[in-house]
Amino acid sequence: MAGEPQADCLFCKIVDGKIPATIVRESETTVAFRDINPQAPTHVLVIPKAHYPDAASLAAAEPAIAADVLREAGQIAADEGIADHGYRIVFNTGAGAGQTVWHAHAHVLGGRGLQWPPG
Ligand code: IU
Repeated sequence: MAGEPQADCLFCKIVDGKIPATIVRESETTVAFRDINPQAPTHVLVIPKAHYPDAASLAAAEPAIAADVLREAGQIAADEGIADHGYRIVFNTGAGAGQTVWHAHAHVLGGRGLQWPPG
């Protein structure tokens, strides 16, 4: 069923505490943790606790939770001290865009200069 935990999903296991992660924030609907392969001095992932395969399907099914993800991302940027210099919230969507984990997640990246367009 949509939103239910998936047994083979790594991020569902992080939500359940079955796989360790460095958690920086948690809300009723979201968890945020440091990326294991950081691409910037601050690189945090914000995920919904509910399982949706990507950001678009999350927003279509649970727009309030999608908003929670974005609000958490903004709060993390403020807490990490990267908001004043600019930061990026990225939802890689689809393998061609670099998505490798099929549980919706926002990358919060900052603490260095960020180029545009991205690669
Ligand atoms: P992507 O947008 O699906 O490529 O992002 C997945 C991210 O999840 C990627 O940056 C990985 O480094 C990160 N990650 C993680 O933080 N912990 C893990 O155990 C695994 C991936 I697997």
